[in-house]
Amino acid sequence: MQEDLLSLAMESGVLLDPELADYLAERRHPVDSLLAILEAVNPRLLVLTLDEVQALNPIPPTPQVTPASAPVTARVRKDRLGTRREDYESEIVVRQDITGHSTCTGEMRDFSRYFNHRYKVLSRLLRARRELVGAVSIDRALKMAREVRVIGIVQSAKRTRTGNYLLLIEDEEASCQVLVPAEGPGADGAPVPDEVLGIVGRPWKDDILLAEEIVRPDVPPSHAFAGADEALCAAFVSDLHVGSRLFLRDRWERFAKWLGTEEACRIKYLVVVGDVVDGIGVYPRQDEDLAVDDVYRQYEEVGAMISALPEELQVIILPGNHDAIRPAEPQPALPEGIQQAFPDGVLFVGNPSLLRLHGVDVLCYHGKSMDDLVTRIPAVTYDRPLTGMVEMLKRRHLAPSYGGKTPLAPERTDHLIIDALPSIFATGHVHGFGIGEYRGIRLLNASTWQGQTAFQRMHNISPKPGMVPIVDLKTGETFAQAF
Ligand code: D5M
Ligand code: FE
Ligand code: ZN
Repeated sequence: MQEDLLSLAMESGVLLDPELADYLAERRHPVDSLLAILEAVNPRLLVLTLDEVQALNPIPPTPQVTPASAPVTARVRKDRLGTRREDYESEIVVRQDITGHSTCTGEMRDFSRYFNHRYKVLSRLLRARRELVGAVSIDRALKMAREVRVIGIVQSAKRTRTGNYLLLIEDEEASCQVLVPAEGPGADGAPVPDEVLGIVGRPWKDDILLAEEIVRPDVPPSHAFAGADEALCAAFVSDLHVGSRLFLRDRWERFAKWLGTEEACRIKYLVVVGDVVDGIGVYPRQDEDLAVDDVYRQYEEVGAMISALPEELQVIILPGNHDAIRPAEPQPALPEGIQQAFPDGVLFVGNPSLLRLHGVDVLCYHGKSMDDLVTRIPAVTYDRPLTGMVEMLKRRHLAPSYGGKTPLAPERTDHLIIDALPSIFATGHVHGFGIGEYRGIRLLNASTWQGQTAFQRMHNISPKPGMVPIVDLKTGETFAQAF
């Protein structure tokens, strides 16, 4: 029940605090209660807590509404006008992709240039925020005696014993410490190293700012879904891990067969969001888990699987951390030698990539940085991957922290900044599943086709395999099919 409530709230662009989900689940009409609450609360709220709901006092009476149909059971209905994939050529513009543009040599000056670029772009986005009008340099701010606004990149972020955050932030000239109280707007998503944020606060002692508010670049509340003219759909899969003993071949075959049915005839694009194969030597003693221990043969198997799909289906493949390409992000597309294992017509792009599919902007990112977000932001968990995606959007960055589990290459420009906003944002990697929306952007996590590994069992990660999110590119309607 809690899961249903969480995804229902997510559909309305609100994250439910687990405590509130538990509370609602015990009510007589949990779904109706939630719908009533969603009607009653401030629509700009991102995270809804039990305290806020109790402050609504009394909880609004349950109106007679039909609960929203659970998205996971929805179907790709046939379009009234009979739109079919074979009647349309694919229309793809690769708007952003590192492939063929990598400049990085990994020298020290590469790093300073990289972070300068990150600071420049994100501070430009922050300057556009109403809360940061009149922002001054850190140097000037420390000399002022009134409320100040500054923009800085987080050098370090520590949680103090009292739950407050102590940051060291830096701009182009100076740095200072910032104390962010545990209560208040600053508590909305923990600050993480290397993110660029705005602080509204006042100087306190010589070199400390006391923050009243953290301002993130975020997504404007008005961001609208810009749809395609035709009622074509895009389906997303991820983490096939072909070559692993745990690859779920039967379920993939069911999916492949379904793609050829009338029900799926509007699906024009199939985007594979990384971890196409299990690879070799990706983690210690991986050989014990492999059914195919040659990486080229693993790709040949995937190539054969893709060949069996309907010919008019446009397949797009990006790599993940198990694929045969450099692990540092942004990752270029799979190399030529591997592309040969696939049928003609497959499009190979890098990770991340911003693609325009039939006029709709789709940001695809495998999602490796989720491993860092779960350790740094208490609200982000592996079983609710959309929470991590929302944190990326708030920070307008796919991998805010450098030097954790996500290797980043110091390219001339920071390709992981979310500058242009997409209409659809897709990730994989966590082997979970989720569909939802944040401020008009459709969010989806594309599941997996691998069963639970011993490593995941040890870390209490329960995969949700065989779930396929599908987005109607015309309307933005998002649903999922289970296989
Ligand atoms: O990652 C699949 C899932 O397993 C994903 O949820 C992360 C988790 N995982 C994998 N390796 C690690 C390490 N080393 N630390 C923490 N979590 C991990 P995949 O990329 O498919 O192996
Ligand atoms: Fe994976
Ligand atoms: Zn992965």
